[in-house]
Amino acid sequence: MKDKKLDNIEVLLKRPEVQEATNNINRELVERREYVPPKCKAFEHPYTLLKDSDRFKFNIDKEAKKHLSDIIHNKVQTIEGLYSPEESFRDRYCKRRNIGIVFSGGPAPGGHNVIAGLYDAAKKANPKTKIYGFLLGPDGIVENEAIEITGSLVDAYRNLGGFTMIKTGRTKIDTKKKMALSKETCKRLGLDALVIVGGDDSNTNAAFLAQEMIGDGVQVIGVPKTIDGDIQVRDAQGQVLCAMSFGFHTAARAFSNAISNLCTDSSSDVKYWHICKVMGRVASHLALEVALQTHANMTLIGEDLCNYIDEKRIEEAAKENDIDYTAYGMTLRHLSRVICDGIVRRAAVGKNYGVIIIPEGILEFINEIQIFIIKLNTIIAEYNDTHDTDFHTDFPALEDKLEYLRRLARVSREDRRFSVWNTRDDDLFNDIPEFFQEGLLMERDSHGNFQFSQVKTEKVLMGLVNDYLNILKENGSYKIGIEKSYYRKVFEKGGLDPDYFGPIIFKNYDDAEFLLVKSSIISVKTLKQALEKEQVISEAEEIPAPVEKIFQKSVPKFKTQIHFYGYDGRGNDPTRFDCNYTYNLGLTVFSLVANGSTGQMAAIKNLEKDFSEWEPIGIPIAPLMHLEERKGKLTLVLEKSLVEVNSTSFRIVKAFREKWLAAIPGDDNYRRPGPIRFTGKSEEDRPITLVLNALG
Ligand code: FBP
Repeated sequence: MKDKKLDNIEVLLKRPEVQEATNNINRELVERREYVPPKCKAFEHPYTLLKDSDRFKFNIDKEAKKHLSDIIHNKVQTIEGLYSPEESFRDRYCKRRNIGIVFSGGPAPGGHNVIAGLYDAAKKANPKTKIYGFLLGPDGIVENEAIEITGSLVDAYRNLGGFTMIKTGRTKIDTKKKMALSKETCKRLGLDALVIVGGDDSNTNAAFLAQEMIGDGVQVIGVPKTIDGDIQVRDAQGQVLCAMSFGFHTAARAFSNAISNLCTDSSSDVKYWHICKVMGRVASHLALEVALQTHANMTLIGEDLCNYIDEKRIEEAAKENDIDYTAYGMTLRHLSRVICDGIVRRAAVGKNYGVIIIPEGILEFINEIQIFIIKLNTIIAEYNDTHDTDFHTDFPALEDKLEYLRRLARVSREDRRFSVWNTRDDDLFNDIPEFFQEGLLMERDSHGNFQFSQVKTEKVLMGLVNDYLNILKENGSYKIGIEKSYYRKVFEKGGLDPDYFGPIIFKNYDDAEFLLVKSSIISVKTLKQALEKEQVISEAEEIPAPVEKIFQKSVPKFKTQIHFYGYDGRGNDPTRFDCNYTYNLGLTVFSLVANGSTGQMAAIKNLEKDFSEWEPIGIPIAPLMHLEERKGKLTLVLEKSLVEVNSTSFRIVKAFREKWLAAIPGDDNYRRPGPIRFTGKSEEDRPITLVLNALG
């Protein structure tokens, strides 16, 4: 017998209203797919031409010159539109090609539009050209796992976030074997060009592949992707070539919307401090943009901390004819004190709530932690090299790893030449909480990077903040300020004279809008003692109810909610800025390929200006390389761009610090950026950081 309930649900599911309400395809999706990004001027022409520019110079690293000799002298290439080229040019430009494209590293909103731009331009030049998408990142190249990208596939993902179409991965093509397999794949597919959409490490990989495959006639082009915003290119004179990698704007806007909602929530129920860690493996660009978008109460900027100098400690040491080297650079403990200072000052004006932004990579800028990271990187890399195995497989549990470190410390006692891990390091390391030890010892990624996203940075920092706040509470300096008018109302209602009690209970009764209970009154017991001392009550009497009520309101509870903004923003659908940027990057890629470039990164100059001024260009990757420590060795990589403390955007955020902390009576100064708006006119057209930096 057929189940009646089942019958009902089947009927229900067939109803058009239910089908429409539960369809994957909603109106926003349709609008996004239909949106056609505008093209830079050069791309309004049927053909484009490259011109080498001598306006831009680079300081070339000796090692880069040695290892990337065929592409090291590449120049910046500008792109111009062309209507009717010579036949030979047209034949070359429009020849039938096979082009492979791969996403490498973390997803960044806009990647699909790079494919769309490339696809549209390539098919327009020659409908027989084939675009292959390598699956799951560089592994797809090594293992020849590719699909042919069709028009319907491109259409399904236009203006949509993620890298869902062909997925991504973090493999690095860094061994002879992987390189040989990659070359073999390119040969089998008959590739004319390979496009690598990735961050600093992936563009580094692109340069090495370009060098390696130049003899095979395979062009390699990079595309600057990463939400971290740390691919920003300038020449040696500081002329901006690429102001920002794609995906940054969307991730920052998505984080900002969520964090701004927390500002609203926290200033409504006034009981939580929201601790928001935001992505950015090393650089704090995302945190800086979120600060500008939301005006949250406190935003830590990693790059700012390493410049910190504790003048007081220096002066004190100078009095003793000494130099205090520890006064340079911020320690974790000192940073926790800075945070506490903000919390205590806000509490004093009745605001025991707020929002703090912590960049994911902040530990990179704390000396003591950075030293641990470098030492452990070296130890792990040396172990892997000497034993030809993997440190993490050989020592799976934390205790095994700690025992190995202890052994190293013992060796250092017996052999002074061995200094990478000594007894002092071991003692300091054993002092930190277990979860943090685990974090610092965690496996590095395939490029040798420390995986900050996996470390509970906020837990470490807020643990110290909590401890110090407890000390401040006990010594009576962390109190919630009581609004004077409220105090008067409670006392008058309770039949007590507020002006009589005021100077007995508060330390600033005469002149303040927010009253602070005296530091010596830290409990009901000490409150009673104070009242007895002033002979307000006798030992046998109870504390009057209004007095106790006001006291209880002055006792702070430090309650936090911890949030991590990263993967969510990375998967967001792109802003219009990122849609337009990435589509034009795709068009730029094709222009570079069609004009025979290799070892270049597609970029758009003047991103900080109005769209009408955007200029597509090719930037040579090899001259951007420098030596950096990776897996314990100096390695050639593309230089990451960090927040510059002299930049206009940072200086402005710094100037607004006090205002946004709002540790004075009155409202907070939160800004509401709202959600990303794809249609309509109210969405901003570029990141605030870019707007401000363009002024400087
Ligand atoms: P990319 O540099 O590859 O773009 O990735 C950046 C990032 O989003 C960082 O912000 C974050 O630290 C990291 O990826 C997280 O990596 P994973 O996806 O491996 O957890």
